[in-house]
Amino acid sequence: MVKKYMSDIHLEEYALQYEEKRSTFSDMIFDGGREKISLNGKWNYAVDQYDTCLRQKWFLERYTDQNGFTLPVDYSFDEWDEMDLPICWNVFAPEYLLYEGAMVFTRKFTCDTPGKGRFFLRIGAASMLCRVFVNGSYAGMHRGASTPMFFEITALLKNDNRIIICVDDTRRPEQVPTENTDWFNYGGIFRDIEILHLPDTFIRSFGISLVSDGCFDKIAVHIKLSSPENGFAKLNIEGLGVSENIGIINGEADVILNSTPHLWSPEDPFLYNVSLEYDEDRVTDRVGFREIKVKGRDVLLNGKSIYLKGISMHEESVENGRALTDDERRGNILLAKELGCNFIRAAHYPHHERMAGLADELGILLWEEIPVYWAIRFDREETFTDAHNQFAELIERDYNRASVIIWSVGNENADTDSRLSFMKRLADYAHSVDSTRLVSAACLVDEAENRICDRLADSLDIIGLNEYCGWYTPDFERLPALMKNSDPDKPVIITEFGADAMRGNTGDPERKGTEEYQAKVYEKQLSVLMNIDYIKGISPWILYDFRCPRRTSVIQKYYNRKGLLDETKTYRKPAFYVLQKFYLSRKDV
Ligand code: GCB
Repeated sequence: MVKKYMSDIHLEEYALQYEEKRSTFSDMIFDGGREKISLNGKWNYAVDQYDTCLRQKWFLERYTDQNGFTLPVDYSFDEWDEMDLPICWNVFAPEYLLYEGAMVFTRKFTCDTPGKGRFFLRIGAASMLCRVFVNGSYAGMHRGASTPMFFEITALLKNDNRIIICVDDTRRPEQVPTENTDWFNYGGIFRDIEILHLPDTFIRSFGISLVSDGCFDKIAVHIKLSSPENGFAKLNIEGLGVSENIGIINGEADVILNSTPHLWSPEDPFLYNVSLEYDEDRVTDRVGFREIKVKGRDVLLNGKSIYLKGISMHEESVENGRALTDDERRGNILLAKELGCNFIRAAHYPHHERMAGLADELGILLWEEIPVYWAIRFDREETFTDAHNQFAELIERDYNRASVIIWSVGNENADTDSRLSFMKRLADYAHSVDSTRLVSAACLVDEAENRICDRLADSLDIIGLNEYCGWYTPDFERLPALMKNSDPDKPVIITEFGADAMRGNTGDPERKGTEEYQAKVYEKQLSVLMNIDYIKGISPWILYDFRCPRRTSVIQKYYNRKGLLDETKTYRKPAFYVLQKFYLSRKDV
């Protein structure tokens, strides 16, 4: 055993053995309406700065050697302190605010019916690397901070169980996102942890949408079972007279039904109760039907031109980091509505799926994005695999959400050959699996020519553009020139503009950082952008101030202060009212 201890300590490539059994988009399970066993609540935890749980395999719980002698151990699972999961550990206690690294979580739980049916662990999100162990066995791992993961634990479960989850939020250059971003790197298991108990064959995937052919009278349904069986699934759409037996061949079905639903829109967010049954399995969803298209330089929602009155948003609150409560999410959307928005850019990573659920209910259009942000390692195939997987997980997760109209493949990436091929592959993928949405990216201005000119635009349906005239680009006159120099062949959304303003820093409208300066930037921006016919929406940066380790000045204090509200979300800066006035005065939606 001494030998074993030494070889564990000396094995520098210890992490390789936990690369297997990676949960990816093809392991996802449609979970709408399913009963779940929640594992939220008190978990014991320990900061594990040197990754000793993985190196020394604490999960094996080796308390004695083969001769029955007691071994020394470096953990005491059930005596460790407790945290209430889901959580971002950074807000749990001041000493964890800046902790980046590994943390081990463990708890016990009972299961009444091991051996009957199949059991899957679902974790809504854990930042960034997550490895799961159940009763001493490795169940699998997941990469990416913001998308759900699934692990089959049927064979591992007993009546009394021990689960251990090792989470590691270390920033690494080859990850997605890479180590340098303009937001706070929260660590933790910060979305729900739950177990799904399913029949032997179950509905794995269920997609339902209006067919985008301009007729509004057909509904497309995609079903995938967990096994390649033949049979029938029963689809019901309450209030629409749809009650269909859908033939399944080899575990899959793709059918088009003739049906003319009441259309979903921000003014009339009409949702249908939908259910799908196969054998003993049943799932439900609340679904809106709408069509989004681009025609020339126009964006059409249900066949009519629309202007996207938007705002960008991070997923954050002072109290909970990224582990928002449902009330906080609803509050964020209501703030956007108060501003007069019909559109939110959910930047820069997948927000909680409830965000899209609430946007469906409250009538807000959404832009959803993956963290292909700034200088990703575009030359690395493994990085592409990771980005692609996070994107595929997001698309699979939110496919039935009418509010989501745009998939974004990234933000502000320099126009190099490797970036072009990386992001084009992502855009092509989205087009190949989803014909009901637009694909975009937040692109950079070509500064040399002061023009909208990004080679990726050929692969996009709508161009997102970040420009900071009046802030990073001090000469404001470059904005009208930029608009004049550009002649895009598709619609453009200004996905970012803005200026920092610290709450209470008031006085001089000419001094950067004051509330007045920020308001002036908004006034100038809007006066130019409102007259440009190819600009079909804006989502200025950003609804509220957010934590940002890069921002150290006296008016920032580790926050990005470009919010229209401060970080408490109670104080509206003057720019809030400038934008609100502009939105409320627009009659085109
Ligand atoms: C950007 C980025 C965003 C930053 C923002 C800023 O262009 O897309 O993530 O937070 O600028 O404030 O600099």
